[in-house]
Amino acid sequence: MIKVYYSHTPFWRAEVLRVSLYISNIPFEDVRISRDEFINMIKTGFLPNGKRVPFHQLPVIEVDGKIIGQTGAIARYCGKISNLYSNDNINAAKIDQIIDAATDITNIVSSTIREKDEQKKIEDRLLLKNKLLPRWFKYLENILSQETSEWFVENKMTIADIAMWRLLGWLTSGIIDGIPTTIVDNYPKLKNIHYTVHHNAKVQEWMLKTYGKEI
Ligand SMILES: N[C@@H](CCC(=O)N[C@@H](CS)C(=O)NCC(=O)O)C(=O)O
Repeated sequence: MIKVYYSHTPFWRAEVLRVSLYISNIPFEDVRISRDEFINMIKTGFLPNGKRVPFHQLPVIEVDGKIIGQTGAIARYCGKISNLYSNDNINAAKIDQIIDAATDITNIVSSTIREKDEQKKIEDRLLLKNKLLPRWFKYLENILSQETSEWFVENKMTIADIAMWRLLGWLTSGIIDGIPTTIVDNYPKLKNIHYTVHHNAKVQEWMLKTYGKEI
């Protein structure tokens, strides 16, 4: 049995694991970590059940009792067993570059969330809104423009699209002060990835079952 450990939030790092398994009907235990348990894990490197977390970070998955971390690595594992990755080396690398881009985008946004100086935070968010995020979205839109289908890779939905769906869901949610909900509106192909994954029947089923609403 596979277990996925993360907080009770639909953040892309965890959702790419949960949703790829769910879509493909692969049973897994969806372990939601409380805030106190998370803080304790960062400090001690242990989950509440005594399992050691390799990098003191979440998400992690547990397979046959072994814990594995790092979003990219475990997204690929879940993608492989869910048939949402690729057996072709080039297409696999094309999927990886999107997951790595999602990580890079997350890092530039997260650094502004950690910023304690309120004035600096406002300036950083302006830079994100006006320059940094549009730059990344343009790169992603260019990649999509070179594809023959609406998807990032191989004419089908993969973990690249699922990761991007939730990353964009976060960035357009309005939860990040200074980042408008319209931030991807000028990138129609990218926006379409969000729309199409979001309206996938199994994804809809997952959101309603797990969160009681669309996320
Ligand atoms: N490189 C890791 C980063 C994961 C990460 O930053 N996770 C956050 C939660 S979204 C975390 O555990 N932060 C605690 C910490 O870094 O101390 C990955 O790709 O999974």
